Amino acid sequence: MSTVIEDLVARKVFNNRGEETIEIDIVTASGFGRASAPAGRSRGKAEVAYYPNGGVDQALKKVEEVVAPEIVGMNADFQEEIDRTLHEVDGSKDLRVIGGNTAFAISLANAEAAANSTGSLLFQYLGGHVACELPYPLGNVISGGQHTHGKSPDFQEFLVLPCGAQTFAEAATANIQVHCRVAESLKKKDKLFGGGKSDEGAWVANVTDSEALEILSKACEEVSDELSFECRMGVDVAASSLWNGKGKAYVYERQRKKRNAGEQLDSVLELIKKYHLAYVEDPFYEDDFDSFAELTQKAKDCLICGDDLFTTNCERLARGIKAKAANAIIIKVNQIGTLTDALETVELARRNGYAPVVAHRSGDTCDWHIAHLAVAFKCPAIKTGIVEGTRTAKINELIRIEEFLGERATMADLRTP
Ligand code: 2PG
Ligand code: MG
Repeated sequence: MSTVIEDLVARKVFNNRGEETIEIDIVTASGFGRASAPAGRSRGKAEVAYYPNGGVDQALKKVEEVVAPEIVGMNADFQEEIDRTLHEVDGSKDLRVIGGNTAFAISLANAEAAANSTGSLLFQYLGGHVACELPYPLGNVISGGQHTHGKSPDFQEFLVLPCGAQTFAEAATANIQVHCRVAESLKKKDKLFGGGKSDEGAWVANVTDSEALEILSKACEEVSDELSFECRMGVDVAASSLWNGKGKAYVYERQRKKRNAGEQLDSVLELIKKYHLAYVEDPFYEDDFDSFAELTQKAKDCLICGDDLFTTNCERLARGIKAKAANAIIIKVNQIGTLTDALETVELARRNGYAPVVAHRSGDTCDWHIAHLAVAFKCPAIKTGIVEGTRTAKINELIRIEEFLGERATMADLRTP
């Protein structure tokens, strides 16, 4: 058995939006790994650059000319060295020379190749034999904000979290049932609703934030009763997209309302209480650590999660920890570049009682690696959609992992830190 890298191949493929993206194959003497990169639409400003000037074509050129010659011959086992080499070859802080998505795909393909060469599955390779906990699927049911066009809610995502499920398969089934019930209610509410969906496979309808919450809350109650376990709700406000820096207000176009930071705090807190929300992501714009901290202190039994706030970045998380800004962090490896960078952030989060929530991107491929990362990182939840090919790819991989673990499989601990 050998994990020496013999070949690295880069190609251009497409994501679910039809956008070009990069896919990497890594061949070792005894194994193989392949990974492709996703893309966000509502990106945090501190994310790394996805591609060099010239896009995916230029990234492919860079791989061939400067990256592959360095990586081929290295040992896939040494993930940190591979990731360090990617940063060294790039030389910039935000990976703009080779592209953050290039680094991401090489880093993930390498980890997969190393696992495959040693006869392990990726989650075992990264998490060891103690990695037996399945994350709760946090599923997007109704889309709004920057993920939709035309009339739709202002919040970006209305989510379900089946926190009472005993197994991952049961949890995934609950989310699908909520997804289907919500469609029935949307048909009644909006006569023009034609079953339209966002990139993430969530419904797109002409409803306000409060109507979406009411519809989702009814569906969660009904499915909870039927399945005899609790399904709770969450939201991704994606507040950076609502924030108007000049006017210092959150602009809710659909509601024709503006809220200053204080009003935003009161209204989110009210929603947490009214709907017993289990999860709130990015309730404030990406630099407002203070309002995040106030909400985290006041909200009870709710994960307050930073996505654009932290961008999987250790330094931003350290600032958040100091300010007591949140109790959960979204982990998206392509926000920061490599697996080693993301792992460093996950470890910092863990040491400080922050729940890591691995997540997909709105533009995604059928790559299922985040399913393995969620188990390896012991994430209490994974945000990866409910019904749509690129989302189902991750859900189905978690079903396979649960089957593989057999009696050792348990659900993760969802209690708010
Ligand atoms: C988010 C994500 C994924 P995007 O804001 O959490 O749902 O959106 O990938 O467009 O950044
Ligand atoms: Mg988000």
